[in-house]
Amino acid sequence: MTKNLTSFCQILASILLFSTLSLAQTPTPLAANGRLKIINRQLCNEVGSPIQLRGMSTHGLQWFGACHTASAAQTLATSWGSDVFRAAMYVDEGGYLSNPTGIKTQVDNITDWSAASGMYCIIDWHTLNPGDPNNHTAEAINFFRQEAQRNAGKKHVIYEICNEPNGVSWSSIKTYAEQVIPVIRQYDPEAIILVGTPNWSGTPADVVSNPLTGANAYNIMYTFHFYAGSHYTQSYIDGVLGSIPLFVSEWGTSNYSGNGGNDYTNAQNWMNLLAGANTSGIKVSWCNWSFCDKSESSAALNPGACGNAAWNNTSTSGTWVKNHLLSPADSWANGTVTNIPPAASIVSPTNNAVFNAPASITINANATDADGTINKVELFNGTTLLATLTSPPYTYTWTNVAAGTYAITAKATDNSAATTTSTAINITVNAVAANIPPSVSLTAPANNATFTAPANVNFTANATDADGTIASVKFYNGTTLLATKTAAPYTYSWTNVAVGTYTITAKATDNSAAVTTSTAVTIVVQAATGNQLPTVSITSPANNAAYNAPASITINANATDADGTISKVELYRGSILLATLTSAPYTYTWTNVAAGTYAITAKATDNQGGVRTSSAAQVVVNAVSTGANLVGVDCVNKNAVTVFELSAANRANATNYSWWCNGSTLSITPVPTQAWKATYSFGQWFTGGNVCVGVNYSQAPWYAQFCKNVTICSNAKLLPANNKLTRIISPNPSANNFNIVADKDIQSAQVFDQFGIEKLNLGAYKNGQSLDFGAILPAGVYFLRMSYADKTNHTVKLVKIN
Ligand code: IDC
Repeated sequence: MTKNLTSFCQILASILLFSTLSLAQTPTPLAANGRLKIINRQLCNEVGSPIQLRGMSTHGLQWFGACHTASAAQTLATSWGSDVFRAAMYVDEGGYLSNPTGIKTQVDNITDWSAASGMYCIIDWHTLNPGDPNNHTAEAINFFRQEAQRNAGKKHVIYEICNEPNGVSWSSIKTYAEQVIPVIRQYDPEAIILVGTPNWSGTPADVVSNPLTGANAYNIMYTFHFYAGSHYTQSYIDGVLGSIPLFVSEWGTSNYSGNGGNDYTNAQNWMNLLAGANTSGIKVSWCNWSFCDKSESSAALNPGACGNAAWNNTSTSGTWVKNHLLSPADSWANGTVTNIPPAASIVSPTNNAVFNAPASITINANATDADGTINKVELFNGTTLLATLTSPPYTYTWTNVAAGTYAITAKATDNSAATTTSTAINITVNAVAANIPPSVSLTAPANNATFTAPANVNFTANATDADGTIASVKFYNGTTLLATKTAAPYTYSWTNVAVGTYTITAKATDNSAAVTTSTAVTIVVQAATGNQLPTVSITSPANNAAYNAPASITINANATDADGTISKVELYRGSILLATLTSAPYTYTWTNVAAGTYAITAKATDNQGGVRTSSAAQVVVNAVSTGANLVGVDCVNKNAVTVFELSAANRANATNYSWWCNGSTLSITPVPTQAWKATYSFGQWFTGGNVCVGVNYSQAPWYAQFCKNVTICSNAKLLPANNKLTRIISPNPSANNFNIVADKDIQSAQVFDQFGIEKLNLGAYKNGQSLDFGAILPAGVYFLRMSYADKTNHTVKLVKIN
């Protein structure tokens, strides 16, 4: 409705003014649109509305001065519907360089007549022959400096810095442009600047991958020129319009020579595309070549017209172009052009914020425009540009900032090119010395303090940081984290601590993540004195119980404590721990037991660390005859204890058995009441041999010997892996067993005493396997040496305590 009303008003105003001004556009293109700017590749007027300027280009000023007069400009504006007038100032070919003062005067006149007629004006540095604009960079800079100074602040002047570069690459043209544009910006900063493209402004796509950039690269358009009798590249240009802003500062109805056959059908196709019928929907402004009366088919006037100021004596081409300027008429928004400047502020950092060098400072700016859009936000450190942001969020991280004080501002530019600079935010970046690590000590408990189990041990740590703060204090038992404290006081109460010797440390971490570990403190938790020891017994198996291999032996223990509770019951076969049970019933089934005799004991620990070991239950696991004469294992580990027996078939009429071995043994003991069996204890020196029995019979054969060869097994037999153990050896120190979990394949493991004498040979283990050992070692210091399959070694110190 508003739009219709506006249109109606425009029509009404046009009708009213028609009587006095005769076809004058009301208001003039210049008054209606004001300052021009580029928004998203589209030429727009001062309020940001897309517009298309259409008009005429002069021919060469040096040749057709008679056609380029005040009355010609007035007629173009009023009766041709022209919005823009282009002054084609040839550089060479007898143009500006031949007569700088005279030609410049012509340009300045056209500039002023255009303004007086309400038209925009293009000052065209008409590079043509030769085609490299770099030939005359110094002259161009000098010329455009004068023009920008002269026209500064006028809204109607457009600078075209090189008409048609040819025989030169875009990168060379860009080099030229980067020298000329700053000079124009210095005096007339908001003006639209047109930059020619390679091949007679025929290949603007060359620009797409390498457009002008930097602080001056705004309100820039690239030129495209076509001649309808030669150029049919609409689809090419349709593509380019999707990437860069284009201005057709010159086109002709003729072929590219300016003469020859006119192609009005193709010209109409071009007009449609430029009016907005393209994929991007962009309106492309244009100037037609040329407003002169030369006898060539591109000329808009018939020969002789200029001398008579007959500005409507149009040629075929001129008639066609004039009709297209008038119909359809320009249709831009009417009204007064007033712009509300944008608002800009810095959201973060806050004023007087402090950072440490090298700082990384994230700057967040806010920019809004009440009557339009924000074109860009520039962030400054003082007068130095830090970043140009063209879309929100207006965020930039300024990195590696050195020590100093800085004033940060955000400068917002709206779609009408109005700018607002925010209030400055002052920040300080401090120089930072290298971080000093924290210091930490355990002030309690005292080193070598003793406690009674179950103990409560109170830790106090003192932690300070000379150049910062303490982030955390962690308390450790060995490598086990007990507690983490993030604020003073750094205290911790470790409760219910069992009998043992512990190594305690505190680790402090400062605000720069530096870590310091305190001197270690050793504490000893002892069993309570006056504590009544627990009672413990094996209720099954019965002493001397017999099983067949492989046996499954269910062990039941009974444990009580008169003045407290039972904290654990450990079941042993000899010195080897079978199971640790922490609650009743103290039952464990020992499975897959090989032939041998075993002494089973239960060791109970009460809540005050008091320990008692039960009397042993002896069990015999018999090898089962499989038809061999002498039944038993084929191989043993060092220190193995195992039973051999004579098969039943060889025992008939036997009266006496005598057992021996030709290899090293510690002892050979006939099983009580079953003399056809014997328990062999091989010890650590056994390397293989024959186990033999000699039998006396009460009849023939009277005497016979039976032997069996026994070797050393290639792999030690292991206990099942103990998942509770994460370290390779534990506990250490130990009053009983040590446990080893192989950290990779171990070929052999031996325990030596401090004199280098081998005490135990533990055999071989696979990675992850677990073995308990060492219960039989007296108190002292030992070394466990592991020879790995990968040919490396590892020696661990063991401490056996009472
Ligand atoms: C032509 C003129 C012709 C003149 C010739 C050389 O129409 O009278 O003799 O220049 O100066 C362009 C140029 C423009 C050319 C025009 C037609 O920008 O100067 O004008 N043209 O050839 N580019 C493509 C075509």
